[in-house]
Amino acid sequence: MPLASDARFVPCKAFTDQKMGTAGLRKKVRVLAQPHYLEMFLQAVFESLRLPKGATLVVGGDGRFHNDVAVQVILRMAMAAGVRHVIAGRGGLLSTPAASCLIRERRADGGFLLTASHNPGGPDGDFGIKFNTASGGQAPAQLTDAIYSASCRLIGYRICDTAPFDLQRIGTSDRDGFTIEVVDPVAAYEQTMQQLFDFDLLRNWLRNGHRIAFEAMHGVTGPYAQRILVDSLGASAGDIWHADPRPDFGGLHPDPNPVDAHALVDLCTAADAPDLAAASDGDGDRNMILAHRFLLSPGDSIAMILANADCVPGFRNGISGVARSMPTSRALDAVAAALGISCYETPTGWRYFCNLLESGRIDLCGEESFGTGSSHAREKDGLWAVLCWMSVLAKRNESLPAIATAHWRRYGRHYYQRHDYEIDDAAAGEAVVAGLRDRVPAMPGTRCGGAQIAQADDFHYRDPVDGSESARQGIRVIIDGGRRIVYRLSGTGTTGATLRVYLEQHEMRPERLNDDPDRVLAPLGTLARETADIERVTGLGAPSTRI
Ligand code: VG1
Ligand code: CO
Repeated sequence: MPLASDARFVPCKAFTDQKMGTAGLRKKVRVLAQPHYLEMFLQAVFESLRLPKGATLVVGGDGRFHNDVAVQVILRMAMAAGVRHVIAGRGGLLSTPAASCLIRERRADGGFLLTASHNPGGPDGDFGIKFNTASGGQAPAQLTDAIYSASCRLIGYRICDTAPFDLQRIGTSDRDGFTIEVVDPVAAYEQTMQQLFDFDLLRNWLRNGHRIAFEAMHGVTGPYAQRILVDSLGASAGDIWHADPRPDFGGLHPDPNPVDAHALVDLCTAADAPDLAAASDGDGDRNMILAHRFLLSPGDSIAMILANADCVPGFRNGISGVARSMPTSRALDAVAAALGISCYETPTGWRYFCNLLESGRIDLCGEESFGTGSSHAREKDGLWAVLCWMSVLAKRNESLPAIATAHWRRYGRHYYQRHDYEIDDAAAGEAVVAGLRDRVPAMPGTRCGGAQIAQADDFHYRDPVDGSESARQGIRVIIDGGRRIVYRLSGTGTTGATLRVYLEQHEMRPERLNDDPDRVLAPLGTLARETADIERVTGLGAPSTRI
């Protein structure tokens, strides 16, 4: 039986650049595909995990270039590490939320998710790998730290030599005591969705002449959308765009935002726009929601889902509490306050929601980066968010813009934008944040754009469940009168630095609720640039993208 004792030991020098960022290890394909690189990372994971004897793992990815090769390496190393049973999505495919659900449902000891999410794919694109624990959520900071230090002191890895596994055929096969179970990537996920939503209601809504369009961007969600939206609910097949997963995403940048998914935005400007248009990213955890001449900001989306939770059967037992990442707009806080439930503020990255979800403190959470989710999984879930919105529209029988406008009349509108500065020189990005950090203590009480700074700090998070601390999670500057600027560096890029500047402005005046966010937030954007001295330090006089 080729368990640990029969594995071959391959000596290798340690790689010292395998530190995980906001969402796992993310690198250029040419870095991750170099000889021994993935193997050494996996060895560091296995050494840090202390898996129970005969463990079960889930494996799958978003189908990007190198997915197929990486899955086979994982299987051979899992064998060498004494893993007994691996559950893999057919063709090595699993969306991130489906993988999280599968780990939980099958009570696996964890899983490997192969994705660089919304980053471009193909041989010149990015690849990534995450380890999720038995709870279905991304490894917590203590574990990623342990994996990183293990990766720096390794002297080699253990792997079994065995023929490639056939992942195309559904079924279970045994090789020398190692069981590989190939599953339909959609089946278990669809069942979960059936428990959370009233499929008859959604079917009737479509049958009664409503229409949904879904942009899968050649990522992994195509098969999920086909099965759930088309086969089960009766949406028109022609309304699912780019539904076949491709290793290079067909040259698309699989990021569901108005810039990269502009074709969907264009569709929504037409007079015969669908009632709901949505897009997801490469690995299926993000969502963008649109309607006729209307883009729903992610911060508004989660606030409005909370306000309309009675339309979603999955929330039939109520919502205990909610959470948002720190840079996400405070629209959610306003609804939570009205409902008298707790609203937690966490650092960026889904893993920070996991303890809150696991302990039952929250049932709904989200991020400004087009991520929304609930306690059904420990990852954000793009298609779940789409089904939530279909449910709200069907139940209320109103249009998305009408629902949003009524919401803003009650709670005010949190105008929101993220400005990203792509900086070639990573050190210049660090310098902007370091400069701000130095100035933060003196900021409160000073004037900024005609108002006074009420609070300024570098966000420090203490997890209410296990007490763990996460320091330096982003600079927040809260200005009197409902404005806020947040600065942080991206932790998912693979070259240079991306400085993210998040702008928020709360508006209560009824006649100012339907303005153009670009126009409303332009002065705050300039103020943010000046306050952080961005142009002088980086040479950039304007953001590279405004989302
Ligand atoms: C970005 C987003 C963050 C999200 C992360 C992973 O991180 O800002 O909200 O959790 O991507 O998303 P950063 O560090 O680049 O700002 V994805 O869809 O990987 O899984
Ligand atoms: Co993603």
